[in-house]
Amino acid sequence: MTTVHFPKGFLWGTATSSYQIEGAAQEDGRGESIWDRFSKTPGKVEDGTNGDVACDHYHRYRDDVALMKRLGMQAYRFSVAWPRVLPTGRGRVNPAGLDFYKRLVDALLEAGIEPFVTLYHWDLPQVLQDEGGWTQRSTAEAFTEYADVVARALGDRVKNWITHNEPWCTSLLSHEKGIHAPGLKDFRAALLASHHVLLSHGWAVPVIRAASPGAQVGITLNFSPAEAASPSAADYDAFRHYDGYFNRWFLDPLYGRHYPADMVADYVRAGHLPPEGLATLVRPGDLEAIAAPCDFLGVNYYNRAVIRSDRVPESENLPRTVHLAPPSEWTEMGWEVHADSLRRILTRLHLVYAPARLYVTENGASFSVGPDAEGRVRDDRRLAYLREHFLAARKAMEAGAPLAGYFVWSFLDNFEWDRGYSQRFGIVWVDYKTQQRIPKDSALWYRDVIAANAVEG
Ligand code: IFM
Repeated sequence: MTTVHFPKGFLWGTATSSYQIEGAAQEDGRGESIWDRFSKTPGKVEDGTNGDVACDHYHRYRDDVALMKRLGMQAYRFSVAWPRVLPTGRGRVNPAGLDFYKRLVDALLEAGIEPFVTLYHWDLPQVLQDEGGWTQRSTAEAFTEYADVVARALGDRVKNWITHNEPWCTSLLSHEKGIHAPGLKDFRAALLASHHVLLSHGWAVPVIRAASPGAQVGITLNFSPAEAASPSAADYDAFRHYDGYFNRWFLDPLYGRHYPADMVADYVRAGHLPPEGLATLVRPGDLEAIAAPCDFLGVNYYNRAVIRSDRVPESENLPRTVHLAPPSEWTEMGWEVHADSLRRILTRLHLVYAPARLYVTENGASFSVGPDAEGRVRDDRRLAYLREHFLAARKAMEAGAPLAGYFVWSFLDNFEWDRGYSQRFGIVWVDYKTQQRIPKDSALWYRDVIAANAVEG
């Protein structure tokens, strides 16, 4: 065993999102979100559950912050529920909704925990969805108004802002695959959504900076580091397409490179875009707005994709991990454990896109192990997963990646979207009946990592 140290000032934290933990879905004037509607539509969530109560964090945030403090957290990434703040999407502000986040931020600062605020983690106001949601440019305008309202309210105390969480999920997973709200299966709608999400990010960046002096602003993407299953030309081309679809479609415009030309050509060929490509969608000035310089890029990483060429049709374009890993190397989400791909993606981002700073804004694993007879949660596999990924991230830093912090997903077990409560990503166990919290072994180990700013490797 050697001790692997992290640089002084490296920020260790944990992350959640509003709909997954808050509950209080009908309280204090909160409007309906697309996840309220979607989760209550039969067949959309595996176990028929929803986020009405979730971890009841809305009422228990003080205790939750106190627990974070006991675990030594230095930073906490959470999201604001847009329909709590603007129940009708735009226009009328709901002061009670904003107050909740003011109280939460104050509690965090009091505990010495740095807040990282995500503005959009998927709970779009339903009224905006009724107007077409992210397929409409007007939703990007509404998002900019919402960003302004939140940044003005919290901007004196919050210094780290993330506009969007995982635009691939907001657009493709939700509009092409239909797995997340609003549940569409329409590739063209998904491409419209992707552009409007990116545009809303670009428009919001200067608005946040204006309202929050000294703000550090970024966006979080989820990456699926891909590789070809074999050296064949066909597999390589399949890999190119998958990487374009998942990673480059978002990265390239954010870093001033326009949408990738090879992907536009693929989408025109497949009929997902009209023959004139993006000409009717992308208006003058859009690409400049999307490429607004940011202070950091957030990286969410869970697993890799090994791609072979037989993955047709397009609508089933899911990662193909053809290497048959032993069951010990899969999490309960059915995701392969592959820490070295975190090193690879961080290094690639640094070498190819050169972001000023990187944060791992999410990384973690779903394992359902619960309390034993003594009430202890021995989640050895999560602990091992985190250790391996921390070490992989450190290797990327040795290669120059400007990684400044790491947020473990998730602080609490919570509502895992279409998988309901069947998946547990938390480093803290939640008993959903009693709302009791129990730090798992991984949380206690993480506390020691944070205290030492080092990992035993
Ligand atoms: O729970 C989600 C989170 O909301 C977004 N990133 C992936 C996590 C695990 O699926």
